[in-house]
Amino acid sequence: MEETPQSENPKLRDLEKNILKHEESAMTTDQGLKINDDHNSLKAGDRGPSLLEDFILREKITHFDHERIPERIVHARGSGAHGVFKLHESLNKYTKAKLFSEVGKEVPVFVRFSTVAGSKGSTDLARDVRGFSVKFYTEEGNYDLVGNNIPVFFIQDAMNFPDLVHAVKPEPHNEIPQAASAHDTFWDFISLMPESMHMIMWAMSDRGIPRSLRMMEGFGVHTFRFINENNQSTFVKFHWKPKLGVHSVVWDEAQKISGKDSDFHKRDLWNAIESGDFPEWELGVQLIAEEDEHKFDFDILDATKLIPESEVPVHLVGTMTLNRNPDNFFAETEQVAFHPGHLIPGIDFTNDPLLQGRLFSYTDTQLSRLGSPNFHEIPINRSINPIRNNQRDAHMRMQINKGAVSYHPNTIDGGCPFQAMMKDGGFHSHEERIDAKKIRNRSKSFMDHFSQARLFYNSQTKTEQQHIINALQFELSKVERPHIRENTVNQLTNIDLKMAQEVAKVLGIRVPENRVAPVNESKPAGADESHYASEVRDPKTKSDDALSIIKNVKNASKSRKIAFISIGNHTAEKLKSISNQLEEAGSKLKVVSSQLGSLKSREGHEVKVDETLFNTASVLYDAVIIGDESRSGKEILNNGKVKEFVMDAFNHCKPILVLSDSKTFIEEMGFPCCKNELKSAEELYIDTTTEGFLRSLSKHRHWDREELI
Ligand code: HDD
Repeated sequence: MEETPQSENPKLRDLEKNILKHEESAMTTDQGLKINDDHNSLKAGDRGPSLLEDFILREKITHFDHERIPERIVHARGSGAHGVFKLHESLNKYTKAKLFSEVGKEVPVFVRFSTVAGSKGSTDLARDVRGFSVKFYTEEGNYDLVGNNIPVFFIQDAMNFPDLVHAVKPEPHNEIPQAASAHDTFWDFISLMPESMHMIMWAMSDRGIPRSLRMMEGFGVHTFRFINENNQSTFVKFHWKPKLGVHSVVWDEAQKISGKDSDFHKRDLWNAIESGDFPEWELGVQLIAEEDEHKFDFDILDATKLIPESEVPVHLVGTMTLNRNPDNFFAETEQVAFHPGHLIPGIDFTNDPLLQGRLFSYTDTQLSRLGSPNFHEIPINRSINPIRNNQRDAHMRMQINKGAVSYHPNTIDGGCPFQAMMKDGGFHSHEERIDAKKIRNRSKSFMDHFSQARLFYNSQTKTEQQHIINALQFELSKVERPHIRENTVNQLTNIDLKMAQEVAKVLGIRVPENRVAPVNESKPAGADESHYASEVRDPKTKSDDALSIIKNVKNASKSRKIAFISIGNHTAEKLKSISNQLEEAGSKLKVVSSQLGSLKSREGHEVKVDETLFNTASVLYDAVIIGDESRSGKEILNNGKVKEFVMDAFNHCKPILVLSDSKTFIEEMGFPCCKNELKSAEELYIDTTTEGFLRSLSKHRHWDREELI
């Protein structure tokens, strides 16, 4: 029974309330015993030895000793959030899943984003694929869509997964490098697995270094099946399209962010949700009729291929909003257990051999990670549909099953729990006729390894192609063994000869001018013939704008962080007006100065300083405003930190607004591209008006500036 304060006197009542509150929050042992001293262990005398009898100390230390659990073998570093999915277009013609057929229905979700290769404590901005896992808590059971931010995968068969992961993880003898793929074992494996070339193009593109977890797409990767009420199947590919658009940082920026704030993505997601700026994605589906399975010039069961959006459009059918941060990282983000085999009626697998292997792996890994087959009872993994079955016992069982019966069929419990009829939502695997030889082989239809890698490369803008070349140059120049660099460049010639030649330039390798893309060239030592054989195809789609980030940038000025740098020569009026305009555009301005506290404007108004030039850096912002309004604007640039800030923003193609005289500013900055001839603000893509700056912000970056750098 709850105790209530007894006193008539209001002051005493308050005091009593506090005492009662105190009572409620009294510290206890795990057995509920109130602890009177949590600071001193039990000893024989003040200075004496500690006593074995001290069960309070032992309980505390034992719990502490076991606090860490094994991190995920891949996707160890993650950020999670709660949210809701709402359907706005029914797919009931294709699927009986209530989640995708009842319009307006809100289904709770938990999402975990992750990097793949790095350990739990690694940096967010490593060049890597990002995991994008969604758990839908539906009334028909949990449905997990365990995807990535890239629509294809490195390999075609799960049999190669342990090798891929061993190759990309730090080398086993010295545990170097952490979270990076720029090393010999990874590229050795890749160069011997031509099927990985399509994924390599994506990973080396700007997709591998997102600006924010809120600004990346998600993909289910495999082709799945929808099953409708009449048991008809339709193939489906899942897409998540971020409402903020897709945006990335540049590689130099990514490396600097890793030093300045290794939690950059985690913090960005957390702060956005905390401030009510809820990230949203549209769920899209590509639907392929069962009879069209073989109409493509690739195999839809091959996870190294995507279905071009120009061939099968993406229908947007619902919105996912992330609106609540986890209460406890360990209990939720760490203990959440995803599995592509967590299905609901109306959704089923295909025979994609990568997906089939995954179906075994995920439950198995939770057993060693979470320690028991009862991991489904951990609150974050619990289905909202009550669990009734004959599974019993095992480590850390929470459910108290009553009665004598734990088998089926039975009469003692009247046959309970019943098997559900299909019409009542009982799951039934899609019936598919299989008449085949048992065989360990790869389908010939999986053998075109390069057409889609080429499609991806051809669909990029010149800027994006250059970024891919630069990334390959960086990664491969870290590879110590020359033959691995050569084998990889040889693979690249199968995609685009010019690209391969550009990459080769900085590696000290010569690729002959007249080398014709050698699709079936003799395999390098160590390569498996079946992987290496590649078919030449002439695919229908040669270029698809949907694959480029830059071609799809729309209004990017929402949810941006802008630095307003001042050391006192700004006007309060201008600061306020810019801040208001940015807020209207959905972005936030932060005042950066040389010290914390408050800063005086030219009119003497005080403004709070958010960050200092010592604790922050340009790479943590989307754009920069030099607030100095003095005519010369020289004083602020005497500060080396300000200069460094602007130079980084300039080199990373970010919007820059200068409020003082732009000619003096450009002279004082001494941009290397102005060494021989002073360029105008316009030529350098530097803004001098707020309107121009807002336009620049909506483009994300001035990529044309790269030509000057
Ligand atoms: Fe996987 C985790 C995505 C292939 C084995 N995978 C994991 C996570 C994501 C993916 C997002 C993190 C889940 C979380 O946040 O907890 N994996 C993929 C995608 C793949 C893929 C999109 C290919 C299309 N994975 C794949 C294969 C295997 C695994 C082929 C093994 C045969 N994946 C695992 C795993 C993990 C995992 C070892 C580690 C932690 C976990 O499962 O829960 O079982």
